[in-house]
Parts: sequence; C-alpha cells; structure tokens
Amino acid sequence: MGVSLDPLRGSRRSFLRATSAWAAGVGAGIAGVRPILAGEVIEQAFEHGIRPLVKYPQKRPLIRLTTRPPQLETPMAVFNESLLTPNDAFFVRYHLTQSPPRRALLEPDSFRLTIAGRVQTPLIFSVAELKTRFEVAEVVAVNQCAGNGRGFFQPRVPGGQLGNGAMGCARWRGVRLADVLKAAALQAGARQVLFNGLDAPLLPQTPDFIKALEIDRALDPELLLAFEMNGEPLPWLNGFPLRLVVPGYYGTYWVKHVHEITVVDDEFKGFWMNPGYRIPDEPCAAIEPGTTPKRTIPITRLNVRSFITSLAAGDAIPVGRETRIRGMAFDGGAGISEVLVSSDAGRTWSGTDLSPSLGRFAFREWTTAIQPQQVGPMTLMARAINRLGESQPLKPLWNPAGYMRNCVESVHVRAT
Ligand SMILES: Nc1nc2c(c(=O)[nH]1)N[C@H]1C(S)=C(S)[C@@H](COP(=O)(O)O)O[C@H]1N2
Ligand SMILES: [Mo]
Repeated sequence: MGVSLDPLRGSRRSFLRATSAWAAGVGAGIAGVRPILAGEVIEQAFEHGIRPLVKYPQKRPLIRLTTRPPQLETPMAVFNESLLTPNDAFFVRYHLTQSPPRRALLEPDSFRLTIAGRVQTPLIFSVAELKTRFEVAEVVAVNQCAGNGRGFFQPRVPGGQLGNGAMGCARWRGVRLADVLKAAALQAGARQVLFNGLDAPLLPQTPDFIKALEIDRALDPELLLAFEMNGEPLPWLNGFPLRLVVPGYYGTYWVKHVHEITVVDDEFKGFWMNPGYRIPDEPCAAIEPGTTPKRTIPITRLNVRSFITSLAAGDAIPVGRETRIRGMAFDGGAGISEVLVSSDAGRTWSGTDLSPSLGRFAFREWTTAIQPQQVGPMTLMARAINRLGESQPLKPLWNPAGYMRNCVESVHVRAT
C-alpha cells in the first residue's frame, strides 16, 4: 500500500484541504456546527486539552491524542451530521505500539481466522470462506471506549485524556460468532472465549491485547465477526478485515483484526482483563473520589448517555424565537425511552421528540425547540432515560480508571 501512517508524509494537498462533506445531514431548520480543517487545533474543555486535527489514511482530520499507537477522536460536530458515524470520522483506539498491523498481513492472501482450544473441530477460515459458509447478519450498534470522557474526571486520573469523541454508531455486517463457535463444536467445560488481533506489542514484556468473554455472552446471536461497516469494508484503522462486534458492551471487547479465537475452560487472567478494564464492584461503578476500590469486576455494558449535537459551547441563539435543537442518546441495549432537555442549567426539564429507532443498540435521535426569553448566558442540558428506568447522574461519578462517564453534560451558549 502506498499510504503512510505519518500524516506529514501523506499527500500535502489532502492534508491542507478541508475534507468535510458537511451539511448533507443537517436537517430542516437545525443549525450545524462549523466543519473542522486539518492543521487546526481544538481545545477540549479541561486542562492540557489542546489537540491537533490530523488526517490519517481513510480518515478526515480527526482529533489526535497519541501517534504511537494512533489514537484519534471524533469531533463532536460529526455527531450532528448523521446518526451513523461516517467511517472516515469514526474514532480510533489502539493499545500496542505496533498498530495498526501492516496492511500486507490483512490482505485476503494472508489473513486467516483460526478457532481452536476447547473445541471438537479446530477451524480456519479466510474472510471469503466465512461469508459463504455462514449466514450474514447486521446490527446498528454504538462502539464506545470505556475511557470516553476521561479527561473530564476530577480528581484527574491517568490514561488517555479523552473528550467525548471516543464513540460512534455504525451499521455492522458480518457472520454470527455463535454460528462459527457451533461449527467448531464446543467441548464440555468450555467457559470463556478469547479474542486476539494481529496488532502486536513492540517489547516482549508488553502483554498482547487479548480479551475474554464468558461463554454465554459469546454464544449470544447478537455478536458478529464483522467485515463491513456502514456498507463498506472496515477501514484499516477500525479493524480490517475482521473485527468482533459486541453490541451493548464497551469497545474494549470489539477486538480488531481478530485472527485467533480460543475457547478455554478457566478464567483468563491476561493483563487486559485483569488488572486492565476493571471497574469497582459498586453501584454505577462509582467510589469516593481519590479512594481505591475494595473489589473490582470486568467492565461490560454501556450506561445511559445523551448529548446535544446541534449546538457547541459559545454558540449564539436568538431571543424571542424558537430554535430547534437536537442530539442523540444511547445505552447498553435496553433502549432509550425518553430524553429530557433543560435550558436553565437543570432547574426545569421538558420532553423531546424521539426519531424512529435504528435498533436498541444504536444512537437514538431526539429533537425539540427552545425559546430564550432574555439576552444572556444559557446552560443547555440533555438527560436520557432507558427502558429499565436508568438515567444519568447530574453530578459526575468517579472511579480510578476514568471509565463510564455518563453524567448530564452541559452546553454553554448565549442568547442574543
Ligand atoms: N486489535 C485490537 N483491537 C482493539 C483494541 C486494540 O488495541 N487492538 N482496542 C479496543 C478498544 S479499548 C476500543 S475502545 C475499540 C475501539 O474501536 P475503534 O478503534 O474501531 O474505534 O477497539 C478495541 N479493539
Ligand atoms: Mo477503549
């Protein structure tokens, strides 16, 4: 492949040009937020929050957190563009320095998926063989990093200082993991299923990125070995040619470039399951800020979140006239039942209109109108409730890894 992962070695013209396919999705009467250009910087709303916008292969300029491995965040304005996050704007998260795997390892001639361990028939497939051997299925689902919003934690916590752009919603298409496991025939006593991708650590002492799912979860027909995202092959940086899709679970389980599936009869203790990606075994995974949890468990399901997407901090809206606003909400699969909006910093709340659902794992659009009565600053908030009656706390919760932020977010605008 002639593409370089170093943006400065990439095409200078595309590096400098605005690449936004803006405005297409900005619906009737709802204002948009301005597009973002490569070479600019943005500032996240926390200390040390200045980030460059950088263009990577198959991506438009995104918010760069780290270079090795590449970690890119989606600018919030993208979530106002369409409910399905475009592939070229979808966030990128890797742990290991040798990421993404070299393109040559991923091409049809070399890439194979193996299924081994506690199975009666170990199997090996190319992606083309998976497509012909198994039924193809689809799901619209949110992939969100456990650490999305970590940069807002107070007191601050170590780890990638992310704003809220480490999330996205896409239509994933692939074969069911359950069908593939059944074809391999599990042995009695199978307890967990491990997933390994082709990315590798640079140093031998760095643990490889391997994730484990309990056998019942792995056999859930919702889970896919996906080869397509929004009708296209997966982008290189999002797992080409095959990734695990675990609807309702945090992104850490959505192993990219997955090439080894291993069934085991005990509990896997690898670094990325323990001590990595664990939350306090407490309601809402929350403990007293600055303290250490007594007991931890692996992180699993997304909690309820919602965002205002049509307005950004500092925007002006007219007094005495209706402004239509919108945003989206999601949860771990119960489904959103209601989204409330406040335009007075949380003193009073009113309902919004929910657009038709794309499925219980998807971003759900909401819209409403607000009408400022007087000139001055306004704090807008959205708060979602799911079908289980779960909602979002008004004040942020805390845990030492900076996971699962889901408090009500504020957008500070001016009525003029
Ligand atoms: N092979 C591999 N898969 C991986 C990771 C990784 O480091 N290597 N990171 C995981 C984490 S923590 C997240 S949040 C998601 C991010 O998916 P994306 O990069 O497609 O947005 O990928 C997951 N799958
Ligand atoms: Mo993540």
